[in-house]
Amino acid sequence: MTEQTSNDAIVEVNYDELIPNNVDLASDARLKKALESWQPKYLDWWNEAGPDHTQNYEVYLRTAVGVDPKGWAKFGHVKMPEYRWGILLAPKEEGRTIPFGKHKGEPAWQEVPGEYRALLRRLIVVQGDTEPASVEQQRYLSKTAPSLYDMRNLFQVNVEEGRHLWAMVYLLVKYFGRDGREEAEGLLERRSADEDKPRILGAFNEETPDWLSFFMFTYFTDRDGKMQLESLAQSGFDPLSRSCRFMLTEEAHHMFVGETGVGRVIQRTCDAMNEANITDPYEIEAVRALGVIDLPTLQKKVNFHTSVTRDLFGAEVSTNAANSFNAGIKGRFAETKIDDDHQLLNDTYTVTRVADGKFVEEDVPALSAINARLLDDYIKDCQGGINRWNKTISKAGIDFEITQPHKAFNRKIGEFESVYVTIDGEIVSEDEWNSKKEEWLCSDADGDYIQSLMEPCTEVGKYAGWIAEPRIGINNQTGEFEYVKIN
Ligand code: BYC
Ligand code: FE
Ligand code: FE
Repeated sequence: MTEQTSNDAIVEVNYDELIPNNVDLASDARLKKALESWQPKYLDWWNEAGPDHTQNYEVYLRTAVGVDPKGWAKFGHVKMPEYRWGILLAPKEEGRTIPFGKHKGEPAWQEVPGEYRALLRRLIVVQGDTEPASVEQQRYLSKTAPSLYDMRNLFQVNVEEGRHLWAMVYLLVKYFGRDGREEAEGLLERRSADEDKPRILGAFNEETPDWLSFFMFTYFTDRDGKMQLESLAQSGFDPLSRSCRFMLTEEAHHMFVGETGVGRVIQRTCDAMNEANITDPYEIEAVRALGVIDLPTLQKKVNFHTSVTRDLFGAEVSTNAANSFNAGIKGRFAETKIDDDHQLLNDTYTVTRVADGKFVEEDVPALSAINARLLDDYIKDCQGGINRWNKTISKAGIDFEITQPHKAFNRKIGEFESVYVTIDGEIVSEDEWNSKKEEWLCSDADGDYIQSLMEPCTEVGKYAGWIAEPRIGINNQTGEFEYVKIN
């Protein structure tokens, strides 16, 4: 049965059980059995669609051993199929109330409110679907890792995305009965980019063909994860809130991998340009002759990953989003820190829209603009790391600035799906856009060049020539540390 257990104070993870958890799984025999029957299917999925041919690698991974912010993880070499994927919820806040929407102020739900069952299930399934999708997208990357350090970071991200799938499956199986169990199976059956059974959201069916894409993905797309999880962490459905709060702890490392990954590519490019006395970043052939990634190509990758990720926010003006907010199911970014009535019945929000072939700023009811607001918050949140990348470039004395493309550039979902917009925000004809496309997005030749650099570098302490060494090791390990033992 699914009644609220009396063990909410448990914060230590029980590792003696088949499925490590801090939700007292032992006391709920039916749930335990259902999850234990899902577990082997999960492992089959991992072996079939997860990191390719890595079953015997021993990887220096962090494993969550508790949910105390000060000491929640331990590090050690493990074989990935033996990683202890666990179910971890952030501690229960006594007396928590629903922070927004029409039920604002009522006690948070410990069970699924019947009237919002379908809505909740859909959001949990969409969230859950992205996690294994990203692992599938990154399946072959370890074969071309620029170092053991980077390979380890890839695997760390992969096992944690696997754990995020577990987090959503726990909610589905515990709270949604038979439908939930079916959805949990479906999460293992869909495949990224599969024609017949693709993953649900667009960006998760794109390729992650090289390591620059991986770093861009973890900087820009995992950041959508952060924004969405933050919004779901506000949820009036308390188990979802507590799941997402703990997932956010892990998410920070994913974005760190992306920011420092791109940062190290930039560092290496700038160093190589300086050594060769090249000051003009647009001397692309000369820069490429040095075996590094030229900055204009890097900008094209930014253009791609920002635009594809912005589509993940859904339509800017959305009844779905209004319903979820009103219901108290999905809030805004940092909801409790916003200074308003958290019900938004009389508020408006300014949204950029297209009318008569032009952009217009329009005040729309704030409730229908929840997605637009989250997207705006996301675009702001992306800028910090970009500024740090630009500092590296200007310190090297090179005149180049990485920027985010206009919000409407290359969009397939929402307000801008039917217009063709340049990176500077000019609406143009389809023909003109297509004729200039390769100035903004990587051409096949750009992709081939990046691919040509993707030679594996698996010697301890060594790095491929197109990326700088990291400033510090994982868990303060030194340069000669063997992050992955390839057996
Ligand atoms: N592709 O009113 P609309 C992460 C669908 S990332 C395909 O526009 P709504 C991670 C939409 O589903 C975070 N379909 O938007 C990162 C709906 O279909 P249904 C993932 C799309 O519903 C890296 C229809 O269009 N978590 O964790 O307000 C690595 C109309 O919907 C797309 C979440 O997204 C698209 N891009 O918002 C690993 C949170 N966009 O339902 C992991 C949960 C929209 O009518 N999900 N559609 O069949 C949500 O909050 C919402 O589902 C969305 C869409 C924000 C995605
Ligand atoms: Fe995740
Ligand atoms: Fe992530």
